[in-house]
Amino acid sequence: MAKELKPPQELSIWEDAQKMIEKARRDGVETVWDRYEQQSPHCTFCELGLTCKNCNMGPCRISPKEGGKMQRGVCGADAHVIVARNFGRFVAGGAAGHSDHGRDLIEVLEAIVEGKAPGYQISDEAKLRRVSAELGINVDGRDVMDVARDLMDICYADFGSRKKEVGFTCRVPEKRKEIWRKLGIMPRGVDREIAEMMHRTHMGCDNDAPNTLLHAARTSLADGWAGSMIGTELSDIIFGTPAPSASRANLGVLKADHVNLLVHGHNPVVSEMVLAAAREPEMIAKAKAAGAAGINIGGLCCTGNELLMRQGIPMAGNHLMTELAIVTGAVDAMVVDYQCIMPSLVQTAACYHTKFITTADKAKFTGATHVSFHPDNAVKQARVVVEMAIEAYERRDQGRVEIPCEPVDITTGFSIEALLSALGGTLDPVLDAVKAGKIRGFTAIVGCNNPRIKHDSANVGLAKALIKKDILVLATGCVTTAAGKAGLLMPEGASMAGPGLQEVCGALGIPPVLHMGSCVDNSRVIQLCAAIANALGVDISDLPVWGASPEWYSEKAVAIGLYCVASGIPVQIGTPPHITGSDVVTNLALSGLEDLVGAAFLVEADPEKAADIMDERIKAKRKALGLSE
Ligand code: XCC
Ligand code: SF4
Repeated sequence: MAKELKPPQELSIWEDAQKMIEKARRDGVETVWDRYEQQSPHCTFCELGLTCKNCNMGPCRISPKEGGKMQRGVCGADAHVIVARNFGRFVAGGAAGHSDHGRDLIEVLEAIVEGKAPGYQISDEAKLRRVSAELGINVDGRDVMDVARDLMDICYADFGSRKKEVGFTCRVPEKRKEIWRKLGIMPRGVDREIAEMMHRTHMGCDNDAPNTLLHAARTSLADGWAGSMIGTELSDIIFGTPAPSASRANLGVLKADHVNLLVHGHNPVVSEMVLAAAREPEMIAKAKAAGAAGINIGGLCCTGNELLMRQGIPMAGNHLMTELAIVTGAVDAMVVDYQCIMPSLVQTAACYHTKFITTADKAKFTGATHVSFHPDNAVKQARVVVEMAIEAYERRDQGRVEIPCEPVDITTGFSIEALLSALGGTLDPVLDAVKAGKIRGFTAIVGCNNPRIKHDSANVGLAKALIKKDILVLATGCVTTAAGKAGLLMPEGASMAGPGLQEVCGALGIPPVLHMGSCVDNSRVIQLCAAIANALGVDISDLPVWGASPEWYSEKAVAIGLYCVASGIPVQIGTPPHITGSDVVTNLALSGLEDLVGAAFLVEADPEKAADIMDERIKAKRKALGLSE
């Protein structure tokens, strides 16, 4: 029997989402919430992490009851080994996603150097030279392409096996590196750590849960301090380093009289080219000839964040808004690259006139139109994509269009470089505010949505609870759109903050929540923490800082959480990963890591309670630094 449908007000805090869930039901379109209901209750063994399919003597499952019949898999692995192996592979999956994205940028840089990437260029030569010099490359008086070639070589080498320590660990405080060396978790090479994790979790290898978890930490550090950081830095070099700018967010950014083309996925390599094509006079003329007022490019998820940060395009929505965007009936084309793109979008698009276009040969969707993008053909292919959107516009049924609300204003573009320049070139004004207790600490709220949690309730709830306590919030990934829709990405949003943060925001003209970019851009967060720690002459774990991912869902989010913790930044999460079937693994995550790396995970779904616990630690860290609580 079909379960009763929940009222949309229980599924999302947003009006645009609620209205589109209602429209989806009227239009007979299935959404992520419907499928979540169909899948509930989830398998208990799997929820607890107690199933193993790593070999063909299995699959095996361990009874969660102590003394229960099945305490070991066929090979003899117990609950702890199985949970740790599953978790290790989960982290490896996330690290692979971010890092393969980073590698794609090295390939674009390589194509630029070889003159095989028309349309791409070195947009920020100063940053190219700065980053290259940091990595030990001689930059003085050398041609930009020679420097770029050396940088490319160093980045490729960071993926391999020959290094002892990946390049960007030059940014890490010495005390932290000593901890990593002592524990044997200094990241050597991205691919190496990921491959070693796959090896260790093969039957008959690493059968000591804590040992497996330490390698999970090493794998995540290779993501944070190499794969993701390379992704961020090369994106800035190629497409420009973000600077503060204004934009807008929610489904109201769609325009009834324009060709609406949404970019979805993660890598700016495709979406930047699509945006450039849509801005060509020839394309705009074609759109007008088709009866549209123009071409409107909007963003979803992280490729949206990339273009928002650098080009100021509006954000249509985050993870749980991707199907609902199509349900408006106003989206003519959705162009995707990879990651977080629900396979259901092919079916959602088929219910309307929307053209669903894939671009990455490693991320094809059955039923989609595939337009294969490579550095050498991207300009041409981007025009093909925009033309497809214009054609689809001509087929649009305006009678089925419903744009549910007006957009809200946001500000974006807070790269570390932009922050420094807003502060007059040094971190001192922020450090002074921290010392004076006006900013009591920092929290980076990152990551996703998950239908387990009322859409954006925890993302927004935690941000509001923290700024009230004078804790400055940094946002990346899908939290960005949530914060934006709540008015937290505008300087006026400071009225929701405590008196100290309000004063600082007023003086600097900044919002209480700063948008720092996409998920790979959490590398900006750890880099900033390292810079602050270095400036104060302490370790990262001494700082009054937190990471948080209240509504996380993806393997990548866990990789981020773990590299933050391993870097000394404690992390709040709203729901636990599938590890609770092992007390050894769970205790290590929640407290044991504190002794090893000076930070651990906090699982607390209630934003107010989480903020209180986080605040206690911030007080303790401030006290230890000799500051007022
Ligand atoms: Fe994906 Fe990056 Fe999560 Fe959003 S926040 S749902 S990982 S798009 Ni990264
Ligand atoms: Fe079962 Fe062991 Fe094979 Fe896993 S590795 S499926 S626990 S026999």
